[in-house]
Parts: sequence; structure tokens; C-alpha cells
Amino acid sequence: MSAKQAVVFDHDGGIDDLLSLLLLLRLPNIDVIGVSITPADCYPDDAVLSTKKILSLTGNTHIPVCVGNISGPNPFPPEWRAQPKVCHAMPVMLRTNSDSVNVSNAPAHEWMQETISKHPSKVTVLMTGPATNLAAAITDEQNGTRVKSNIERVVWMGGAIDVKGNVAMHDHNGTAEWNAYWHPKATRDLIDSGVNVLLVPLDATNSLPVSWSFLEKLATSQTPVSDLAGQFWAATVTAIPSYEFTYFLWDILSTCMLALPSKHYRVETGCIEVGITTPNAGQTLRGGTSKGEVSWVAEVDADVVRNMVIHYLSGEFSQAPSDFC
Ligand code: AGV
Ligand code: CA
Repeated sequence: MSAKQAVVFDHDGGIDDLLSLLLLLRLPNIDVIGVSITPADCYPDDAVLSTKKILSLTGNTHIPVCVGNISGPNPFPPEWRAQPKVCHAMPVMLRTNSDSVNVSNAPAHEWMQETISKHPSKVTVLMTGPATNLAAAITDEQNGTRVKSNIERVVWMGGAIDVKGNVAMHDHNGTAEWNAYWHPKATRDLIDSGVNVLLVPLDATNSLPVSWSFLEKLATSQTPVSDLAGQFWAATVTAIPSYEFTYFLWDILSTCMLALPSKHYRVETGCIEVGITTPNAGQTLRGGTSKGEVSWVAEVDADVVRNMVIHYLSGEFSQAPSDFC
């Protein structure tokens, strides 16, 4: 059996970020070595509490948690940031004591530098919020190069390449995806960094809305893990009926990319320029300079991904699921 891939997971506390944490901890080929939180599409206290509880529920209290202290210039709407509070209000979560999980005092970018550069094997960074913490870690003059050299690859839910974005603001032309828009400079710094980056943009996630049929199929599993996952997703259904506010398996697909066989998706590679100012801040645009060459997931087999998600998000919290593929 090949060794597990060491992963640092940086998320921003949304409902699908928390579901992604649960999913990631259940993937058989992954060793999560730490979780960092970006204070973006959440209120960080809620994100820390839910993260600690999910780690406790799944028997992973040894995994350290930390929080970022850098904010981007374009805040998420307060209603979105408040939405994930419902997750730690669920009965299973309320009953779970999480006191033994350690929350680091160091800010996330410093913690990342230390953790990644000192790890004995190369580290994959999965990110499901803005790129802020990692961008600060790798652009740092003193330590950045050492950190970059121990990164295997970055898988990031961010960007909209050949499709429209999901930012609807008065001073924006709608071309950007929210994670890329929250901190456009961080987006550019990551894309220009030369690190091996796989974007999971809206081009790929648009084929995976959270639909009633998906929720019905998950519900037939009737296990502790699938019931909690279904309850988390139930809190997003007010977003289902209208296109602009549809909830997608954004972060979930990004997490799946760590275990999905390559025959089930198509990748493109090219140079990407990042808009920094209005009206297209955060836009990830096909462009000419060789500096920003990255890969992105252009298309996925949505049925396979849905089946994979239901497979891994079923069973008992304390029991590892069998291999999906
Ligand atoms: O743009 C997608 C990113 C993902 O990381 N987030 C939500 C996911 O966690 C921002 C976002 C876009 N539309 C949203 C979002 C909505 N309707 N509610 C909450 N967050
Ligand atoms: Ca997110």
C-alpha cells in the first residue's frame, strides 16, 4: 500500500467547508496534518467550534487547528457568514465535547510555514476559502521559498475561467468567483507563485448543484454520518430554488479531487491573469504571461462524484469507510 498523502486543509467555515472536513477525514488515502481557518465566509468563532467538534466526533483530536489574522478587502455578506452557526447547534454536535483539540496561538500563515516546511514528506494544501493564509506564507521574504519547496501541490476551490462568476455587487461586473474576489491580491500571488496549483473553478462545480434528488439519495443511507451531513445540507435549501443563490458542491468537489481517479475529470492548463481592481476584481482571466500558468478542472463526471460523496459520507463516525474506487 502506498503511503498516505499529508494534507493541510485551509477552509473558511461555510457549511460546505465543514462538510468537506468531514469528507476529507474519511478519505482512505489522506493524512490530515492540520486545519487552518480563514475568517472569510464565516464568523471565525463558529468555524473553530464546528471544526473542533468534527475532529472530536471522528476521533481526530490530535489534529491541530489555527485561525488566520489577515482579511481581504471584499467582505462576504453577513447573512452568509452567520449561516454556518446552525452546524454546531445540531444535537450530535451539541453533545460532542471538543476541549481536547488544540488551537494554536500562532496566526495561520505562520503556523502553515512551520508545519509545511518541517514536515518529513511533501505536503498537499487543500483550500476551500480565499487564498490569503497560503499566499502570505509563500510570499514571505524570509521563509517563503522553504515553504514552497515542501508543497506537493495546491488544490483550491477558486476562480471562474470560461463561465460567469458568482459575485453580485454594485461595483462589480460579475466575472469573479467569491473566494478569488475576497482577496484579489492573494489570488494573484498564489497563481503567480510557481507552485503546482490545481484550481477547482465554477466551470467544474456548476455541474454539481445541491439538488433535492441528491439529498434524497443521501438520506436513504440512514447512518450517523449521512444523517449529520444531510442535516448540514438541509440548512442550505433556501438557496436551491433560485439560480443566483443555488448552493453547489463547490468545496466538496475540491476535496474529492484528492481521491478521484483522473478518468473521471478533464484538466486544462494555461496562463491566468487576476483582476485586482473594480469592476473585475478577482476575475481569473485566460491571459498571456507565462508567470501565472496553472491547471484547472474544466469538467467532471458529476454522477461519479455524487456517488463518491455519498459513499464516504455514510457509516459510523468511528469507522473508516471502504475504498470507493
Ligand atoms: O464561491 C463558492 C465558495 C465556496 O468555497 N463560497 C461558498 C463555498 O464554501 C462562497 C459562496 C458563493 N455563493 C454562496 C457562498 C452562497 N449562496 N452562500 C454562501 N457562500
Ligand atoms: Ca468555502
